[in-house]
Amino acid sequence: MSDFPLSAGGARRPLSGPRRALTAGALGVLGVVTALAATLPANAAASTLGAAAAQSGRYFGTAIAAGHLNDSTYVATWDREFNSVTAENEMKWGPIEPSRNSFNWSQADQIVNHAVGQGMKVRGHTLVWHAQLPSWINSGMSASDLRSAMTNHITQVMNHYKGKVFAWDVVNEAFNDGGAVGTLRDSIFTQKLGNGFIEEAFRAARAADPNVKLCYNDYNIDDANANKTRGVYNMVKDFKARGVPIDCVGLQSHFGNPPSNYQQNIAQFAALGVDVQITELDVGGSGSTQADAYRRVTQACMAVSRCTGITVWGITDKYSWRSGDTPLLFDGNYNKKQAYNSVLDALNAATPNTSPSPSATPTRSPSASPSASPSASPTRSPLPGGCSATIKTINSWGGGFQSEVTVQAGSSAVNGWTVKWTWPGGQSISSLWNGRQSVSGSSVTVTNESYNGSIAAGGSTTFGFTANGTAATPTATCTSP
Ligand code: 9MR
Repeated sequence: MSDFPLSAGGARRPLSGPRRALTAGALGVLGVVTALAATLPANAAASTLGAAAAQSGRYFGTAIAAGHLNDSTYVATWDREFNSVTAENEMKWGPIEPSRNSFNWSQADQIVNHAVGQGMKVRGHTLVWHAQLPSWINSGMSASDLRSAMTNHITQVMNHYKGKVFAWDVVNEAFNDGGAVGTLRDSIFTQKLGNGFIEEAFRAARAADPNVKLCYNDYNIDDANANKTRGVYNMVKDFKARGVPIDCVGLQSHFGNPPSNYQQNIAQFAALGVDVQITELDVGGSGSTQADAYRRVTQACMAVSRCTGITVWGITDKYSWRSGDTPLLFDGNYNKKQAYNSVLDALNAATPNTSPSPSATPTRSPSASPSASPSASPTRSPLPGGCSATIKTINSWGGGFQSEVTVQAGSSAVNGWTVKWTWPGGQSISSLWNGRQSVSGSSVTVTNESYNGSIAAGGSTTFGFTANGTAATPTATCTSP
């Protein structure tokens, strides 16, 4: 799913008739949605997806492609059913900044202006992604040039949509599908800027707009225990612990079948103090199997108060990027599918007002979100026997590397451990998981987390990190109290 053809959704038709349809319907839908939410008894059934979601303070959105805006049924269905939108391609770096510092807003503006006129929310998608990049971003650029291009892109695009977009996918799909926990996908960003590019992008985004939610968005992070999910989880946890601005995680959710622990996964991200949004939902299949999968996804979101909204990746099967899978809620003739009804029912069944986020005005989540780190200190009691630690490089790239450190107990069990080493050549850790670090000059000290301090005699545990600099495997010492 990483190498998408640039053209699949890009066969944009000329806009002839749509603008009239856009402005004609532009009055008062926010009023309708708001009125529905405000006046319906708590558990009355709303008859559209957006209105049903609004009852619990959430939104229900769709991806929209500007190239289909001349299809009046497409626009009418969008207006009737949805109260949020994501531009399917039009805000991506290539389409919106085709030449350096020269922006082509027109197609994205069509979508945004229509949505704002209808009182819909707008999700911004996406600022930094390895795909659909303009050709002027290329391997000939120096790191500092790429960094300034990235910062300028983030700043200009966010400024243009300030007050209209409520959440941005600041970085999209940066993690690897396979491999060890925390491995990033090789891209021009990792090659030139190292793994710290994600943090840099989020910091630039916060500087550009302090009042918008900043999301990390990815696919295959739906299974609570998958390596890729753990990597993103650890990053979010680390960001929250270090004060790197992040407000939300987007689970794209391009499914065959949602994992059975999907709700647990949403809950574990929410527990880190971020909102969760289902951002690109589509589920291949048909009939009751598909309807059941959609129901489970919707119920999972409704069950977690910080799951603030769902976006499906298109309205009708005929325009889906994976139309052969018939993955959406409306068939090719805009008939409601069984899946539509199961989603509507699940939205209507949600407990009202469970979400902390208001549904209309864009606001940022409270910045004083609970810290990700467990607050309880590890229980430690002196034990005989020692421990040892070994650092292994498991991945490296220009300017950075990833390591795994194995902490091994000796002949006695260990209850709490401290690992120390000294960098030989100016290396610096950019992200560390399954341990707590403190750094003094070139000296690094890592102690266990509350959950991995106890190691049985002869047993072991690991922690990992990514670092800037040349890969190194210094000798590490391990002590246990
Ligand atoms: O649906 C989009 C399709 O029209 C484009 O051709 C494709 C280009 O890479 O991107 C699709 O949207 C993707 C989204 O931006 C990121 N997550 C995966 C989506 C489906 O491919």
